[in-house]
Amino acid sequence: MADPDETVRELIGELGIHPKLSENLESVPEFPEFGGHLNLVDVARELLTAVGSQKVSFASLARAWPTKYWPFSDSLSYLGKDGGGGVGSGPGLCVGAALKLKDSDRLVVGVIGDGDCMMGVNAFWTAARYTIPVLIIVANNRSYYNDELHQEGVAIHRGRDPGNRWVGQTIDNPAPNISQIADGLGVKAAGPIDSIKELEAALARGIEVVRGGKPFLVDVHIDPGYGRELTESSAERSFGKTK
Ligand SMILES: Cc1ncc(C[n+]2csc(CCOP(=O)(O)OP(=O)(O)O)c2C)c(N)n1
Ligand SMILES: [Mg+2]
Repeated sequence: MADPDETVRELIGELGIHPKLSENLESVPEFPEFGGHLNLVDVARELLTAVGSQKVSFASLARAWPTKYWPFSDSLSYLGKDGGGGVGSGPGLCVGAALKLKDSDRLVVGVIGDGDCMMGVNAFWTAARYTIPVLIIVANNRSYYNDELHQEGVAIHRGRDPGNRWVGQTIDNPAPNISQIADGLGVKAAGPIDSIKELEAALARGIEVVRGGKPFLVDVHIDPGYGRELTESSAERSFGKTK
């Protein structure tokens, strides 16, 4: 049977439908250096450094993941999301994908939001029970941040105070200790991570554990606003929902 990756590449070339794919791989920008507040660019840079040459399959990616610095290079680089966008699907997707890829040469990594994580934590027990090697990284902005932006859009539309967009959306004071939750479900974990040094150490440890065949979770506290502004299109979507 023909190599599916090669066939898809040829098809794309013939149809001329996605010229960006090969361009992206040819001109990958350098990662910027750490700017003082942890964000997903730092997580991606440190993860790639720690992983080295092993191929990664991302089973899930949080919003604002900086694909431009680490583009997908083949059909297993990113497995896509759930399609329906259901919060809470992330942990189960990651564990399921890792089960399937267990004996492959891939390192399976899932980068999930804290809200997504909190609504699906029971999957971690499954990973522990069945010894499924997966690295879960929680992009923890202490919020259902996506919906803060929607609430901002609705507030602007209705002439209310957008400063209240956090109401019912932040998951803070107290911020759940997600590494303790994972640990309580049988998955070794590190966090909350607040510094680049801790991040480096936690990723190195996590990758070692996963390469040894077990799951590991890294809870990283990231800057909520990084790469996430209210755009015109998401504001329009918010208005649409309120009509
Ligand atoms: C079951 C369900 N409830 C609510 C939503 C609406 N929703 C979409 S994204 C999101 C926030 C998710 O929070 P988190 O996983 O922490 O991601 P963040 O936007 O903070 O990066 C919500 C509530 C949804 N998609 N599915
Ligand atoms: Mg969040």
